[in-house]
Amino acid sequence: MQKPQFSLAAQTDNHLITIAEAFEGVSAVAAVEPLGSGNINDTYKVLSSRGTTVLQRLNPRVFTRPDLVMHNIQVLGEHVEAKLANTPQPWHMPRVVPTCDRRGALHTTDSGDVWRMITFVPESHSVDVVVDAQQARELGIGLGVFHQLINDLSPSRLADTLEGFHITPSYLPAYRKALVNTTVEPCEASEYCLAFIRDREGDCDVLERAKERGELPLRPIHGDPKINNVMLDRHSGKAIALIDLDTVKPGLVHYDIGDCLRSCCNRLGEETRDHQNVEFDLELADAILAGYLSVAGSFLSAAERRYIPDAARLISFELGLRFFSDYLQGNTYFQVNDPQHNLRRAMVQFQLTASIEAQLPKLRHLLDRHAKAVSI
Ligand code: GN1
Ligand code: MG
Repeated sequence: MQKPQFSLAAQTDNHLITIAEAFEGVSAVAAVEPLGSGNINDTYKVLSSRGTTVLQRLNPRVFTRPDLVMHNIQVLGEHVEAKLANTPQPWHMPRVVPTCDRRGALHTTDSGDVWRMITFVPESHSVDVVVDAQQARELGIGLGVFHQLINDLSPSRLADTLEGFHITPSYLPAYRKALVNTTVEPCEASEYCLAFIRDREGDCDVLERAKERGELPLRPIHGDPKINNVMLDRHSGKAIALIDLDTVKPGLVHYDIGDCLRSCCNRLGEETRDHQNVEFDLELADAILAGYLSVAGSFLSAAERRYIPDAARLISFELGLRFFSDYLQGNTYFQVNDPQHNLRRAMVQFQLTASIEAQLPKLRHLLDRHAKAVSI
């Protein structure tokens, strides 16, 4: 777990216990432990009279309207639970735990930090790298089930909590500004990133242009369905939940499918230091798409399916661009362990992008095959 960067002081156990007890039904806190490896919020697992719950401090630099973030999670939770009540699907929807005074979902401390509590997905685990093709298929099914559960929720009921999020070209102005203002010394890796972006910035609006032409519709999306946000049943290995619902918003499902492919098909994981050996694994992509389309294929149009390979390369490029911009501007967005961390992360994503580009014809072929198999 990386060190929170925006805390005024290290959180003492007592401080965290007091915060946890601000939420309904939480008393006799037995433990508060760091949970997961998120890059944005600070996350803890709380054991109390309420059982296990997840306590999070929302990053104020990223989420400037935490009330709207919680509104989205609430709307989504109600929608999905109503659907699950009619289909006994083994699926868990993380729900909001209200504050003790039941005035809302957020607890603000005297120092101004904003906290929320969410239910925990029992008997589950997540992985940072895929074990095998069967697991990859399951991860694809997980995203498919999530999309199928939220697909009939009108996007207009969801607030856009992060303007410009996953609109690839919208990251270019921030990048150019960071370039002008940066004080970082040029090095071989940064020269590589600069050239990589220069060669691709002209055609990073492929999905956005298709959206403008009316080829791709807005749908509710998860926004961050990376590998370790899919919870797998501890015993069966089946996908039973998607967690981290902060980025749920109206968008293109492509960014979700692309993010699932990007994060699952890199067998070295996005935190590897061995970026030269990063590859996009087509065998895993095959399994993910088989799983995803077996559940969600029926509601995607032919045009939507056609853009999936572009989505995989664009989201990897976009994340590399975001990491590199943050490196240039002094690491203010993503939590880092050292000043070069975001530069290394960018190199990993660009290497992955290059590997996807080299395999695009095969990826397109693979997608055609799956589309036929589900006879859509
Ligand atoms: C951030 O905090 P985390 O790890 O769930 C980021 C995603 C990136 C991801 C890369 C709100 O998500 O967009 O894909 O890091 N979330 C936000 O690991 O920017
Ligand atoms: Mg997230």
